[in-house]
Amino acid sequence: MEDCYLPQDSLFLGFDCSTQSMKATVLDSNLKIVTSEIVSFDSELPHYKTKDGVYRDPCVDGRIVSPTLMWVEALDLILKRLVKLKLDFGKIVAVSGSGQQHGSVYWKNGSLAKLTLLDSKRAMVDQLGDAFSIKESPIWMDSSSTQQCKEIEKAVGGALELSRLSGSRAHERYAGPQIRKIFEMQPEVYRDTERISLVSSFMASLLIGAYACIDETDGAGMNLMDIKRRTWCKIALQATAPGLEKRLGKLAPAHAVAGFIAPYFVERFHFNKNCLVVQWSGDNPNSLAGLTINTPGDLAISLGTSDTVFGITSDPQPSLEGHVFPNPVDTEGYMVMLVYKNGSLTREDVRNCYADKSWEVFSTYLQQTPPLNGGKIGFYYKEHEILPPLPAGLHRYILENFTGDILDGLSEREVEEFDPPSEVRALIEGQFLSMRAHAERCGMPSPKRIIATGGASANLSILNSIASIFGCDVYTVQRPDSASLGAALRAAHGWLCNERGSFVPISCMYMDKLEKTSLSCKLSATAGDRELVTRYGLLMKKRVEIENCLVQKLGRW
Ligand code: XUL
Repeated sequence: MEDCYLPQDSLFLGFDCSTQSMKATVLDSNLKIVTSEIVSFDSELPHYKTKDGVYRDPCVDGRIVSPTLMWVEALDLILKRLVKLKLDFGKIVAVSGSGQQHGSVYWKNGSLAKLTLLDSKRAMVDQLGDAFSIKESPIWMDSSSTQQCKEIEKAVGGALELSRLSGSRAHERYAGPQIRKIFEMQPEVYRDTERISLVSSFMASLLIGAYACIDETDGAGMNLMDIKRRTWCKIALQATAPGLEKRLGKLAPAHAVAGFIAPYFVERFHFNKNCLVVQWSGDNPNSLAGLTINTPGDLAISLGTSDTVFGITSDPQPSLEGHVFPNPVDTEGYMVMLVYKNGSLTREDVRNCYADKSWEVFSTYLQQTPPLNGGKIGFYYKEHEILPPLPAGLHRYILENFTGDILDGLSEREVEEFDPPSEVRALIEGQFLSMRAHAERCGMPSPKRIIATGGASANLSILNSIASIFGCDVYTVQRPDSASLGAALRAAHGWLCNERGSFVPISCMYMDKLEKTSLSCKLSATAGDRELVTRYGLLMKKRVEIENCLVQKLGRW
């Protein structure tokens, strides 16, 4: 245990390059937060003209991208902010980060030289303007590659076979189908690409001034990696595009060192030249680290732009709805995850339409309405949904003759709208009933404890609904930004593994002293009564039946 101590007076920096912002969190050697910063893309980099950090293409259905250079500029800006906060960069011994998962970056032939030779006197953004063969990176919200998903699944032997191999069936937002789309629709652009990075490995590349490897956990979000072997999967590569392996470079474990910090950052921000850059990974895997999840039965619910549900298991089942990644903080085991695209932006939309644009009113409505919502069930999709794969739209149903006792066998009637308080409850119950149903369906262990994070985890009424629906206690973390906190923790972990020359379990850094770190959780909502949990189980079954009909009628697949 001795060896797990981090050097006194050292600092660890974690970033989160997410959809709407870039965040940074600095931890000290006791894993306490020293400082944090945020740059919001829409308001602080307005010249990119993004809305919610993205461009929604009005001409191509489902195409959603972000300007790659915006992330480059955001990195310089957030570091400048940290200078203003008087952060002592010289004390930072390791840096890591989270990238929104699946988004991909296309480096143009000849760009490595530009990256290696960045001049610290000029901003990076002015030097990398011409470094990308595609200037707008496809991101996780994109749903424009359905055709390519079908082609890839067919070539590898079907959706379930691809899920068995790569951890997921083909998903439009995954990098593999996006790469295939580029190869098919813009072959000259594909030819002019020397390297393809994920957002995570892209940011790590900027920091080391060379192409960083893709880490094995985020790499599993591409439909290209063999999750058991943690190597590129030949059959998936062939099904995607020719000459892909050389463009992807090598894979590396998440705890590996990507390289030393590049001279650009040493000269411009006064980092120590020995500062290590630990592999970046995806935001959800890093949140798993930040929430200190390492026991099956702990379930995380992250309520952000996307809502995600995740936990760990040693025995993942291939499924059509869930995603399996190698455990980001261990050399063994897997992370299992569900993803919903209609997260905070959809909650905001319902708040704006039915709750006077106020979270207070939203919460009051949730408290005023009875659990089970008088049999009112709603599906609210502001965007194309991932789980289930349905187009944008609203669907509302009332269960006929609902008394609250027996829900099984009741028929439903479609309606135009509910009264405003019921709209709010239908949204919230719908979101969490769907999570409970799909988590059960893809074999996640029944949760003993839920840890909620992300913006909406600050809302106690929402947490109470989660506790009643899942029937277990809900904990929250001190801070909602678990992805950048997890990245800083992983920076420390990578530093330690490097120092020791071999892998060390991450928990040895915080075991027995969790409450003294920034990683501690607090009990925020207690489990609902068992009878209500059973009734919610029946409502959930009804909801799944309706959902299946909607998918059959309107689904993209
Ligand atoms: C995960 C996913 C999203 C993004 C959000 O599969 O698509 O949660 O990671 O940044």
